[in-house]
Amino acid sequence: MKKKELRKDFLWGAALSNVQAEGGYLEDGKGLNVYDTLVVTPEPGIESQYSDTKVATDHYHHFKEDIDLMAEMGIKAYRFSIIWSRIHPNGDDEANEKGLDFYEEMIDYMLSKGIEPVVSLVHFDMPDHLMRAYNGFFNKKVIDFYVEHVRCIAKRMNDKVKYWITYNETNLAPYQSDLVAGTNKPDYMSKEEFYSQLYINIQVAHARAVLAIKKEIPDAMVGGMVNYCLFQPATTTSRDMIACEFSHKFMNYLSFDIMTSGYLPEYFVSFMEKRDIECEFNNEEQEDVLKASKELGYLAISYYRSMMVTSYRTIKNESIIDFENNLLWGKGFVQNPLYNASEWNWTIDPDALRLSLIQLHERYHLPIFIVENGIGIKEEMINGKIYDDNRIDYYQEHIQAMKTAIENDGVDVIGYLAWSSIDFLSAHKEMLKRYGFIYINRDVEDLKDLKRYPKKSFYWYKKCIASNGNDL
Ligand code: P53
Repeated sequence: MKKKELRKDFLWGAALSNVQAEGGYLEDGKGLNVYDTLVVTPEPGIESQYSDTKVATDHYHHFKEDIDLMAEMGIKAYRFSIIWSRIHPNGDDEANEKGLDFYEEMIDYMLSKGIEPVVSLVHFDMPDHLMRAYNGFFNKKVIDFYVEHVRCIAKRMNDKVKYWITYNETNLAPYQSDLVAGTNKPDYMSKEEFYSQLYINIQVAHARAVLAIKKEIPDAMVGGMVNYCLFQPATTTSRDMIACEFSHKFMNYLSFDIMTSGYLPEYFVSFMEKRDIECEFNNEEQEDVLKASKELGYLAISYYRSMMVTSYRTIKNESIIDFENNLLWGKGFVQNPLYNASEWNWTIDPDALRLSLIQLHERYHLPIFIVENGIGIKEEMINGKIYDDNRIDYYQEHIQAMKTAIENDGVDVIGYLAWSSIDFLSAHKEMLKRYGFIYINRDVEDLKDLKRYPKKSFYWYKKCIASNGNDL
């Protein structure tokens, strides 16, 4: 039998979230999005706690130079996000042609360099108006605005884009409700009920986006996305293993279970029943979720780290439900002392990537696309050079782990996109936490000259791609 290996057309590349990199604040008809209002213009009297995003790393004005550098690295696929409020400035208004022109020009440019575009349709960037006037995805009308937005993009880009991602990290959305549905939880609702309704609404939005894209572009590959984290039990007790199982289901599998089967899984239904939660999920929505499950092209994941799960805080006098709620709200995670971690305490665990891929493959038997993997590092440029050996080590080990999953475990991985090509503001809105192969000369407050400098890892990744992952 032939040895399993990486596909010949393996999609080596890099990914970016444009709201974290673009800048171009309110230029060419762009409307305010939630990131802008949280970061740049918070409520009067509240000081922004974040680095400036008005300029970010100015990808808006440097995209050709950035794509040229990506082409020089040999990148075959570039995942970026279309900022919703560039296309629909308020979300419920007419499309802004200049916004569509901008992304079309960007796509044409990457195609001219032989780079396959991978388009994310929402990446922390809901138009601010949809949040304020409608309470974001908590309101079903926003699903309609989103689907209209998706249809409009698919129509315009139809013969140019094959790979789509409906929504960045659908599984994290309820935990980041300030980016998705405001903090306006109705008083009569429990946090868990709000979470469940939001979860379902985002699944409906995802499903309708899949159907809208497939209608415009029948051979499109549309993926659903999850941030995958490998959970480990803190002790060898069965109780911690249950905690771990619970975390895997609610954090990792719930989205993909719905997206691939077309139904709400039993564990989610009983979670709601136990808490007397009744969500709105009408027949038409259920039908669309089922239809879309048959059209899903691949599973898109971001992977960064493993996390250790403990139940010990709730062992005494507390019911299993409280223990589940603790985990749901992030209270049951502890640092695993057996591993090194990044400066932000994200555990570095390449074996966990291999195991994650095995788990996904065995549960779903669908192609997997790693659309984010990387490490945030504090970096300083010395005489125009950045020696990011830690980043090279991280990539070397994680790419090796992915290859083992493909070659030894039979997992079907269609591509690997590093996070990221250029530096940008981390999702926690910091400029200090850098992810790029390409350094951008600005710091937290001083925008400097925004010049681009390839780091040592740039040349390492180039070599990795050129050898189809053989020369690590
Ligand atoms: P930063 C939380 C946990 C794991 C992944 O994160 C996450 C998040 C959201 O903050 O999101 C992805 O920049 C996300 C990217 C983000 C990246 O992780 O906080 O899709 O936009 O930059 C890394 O270090």
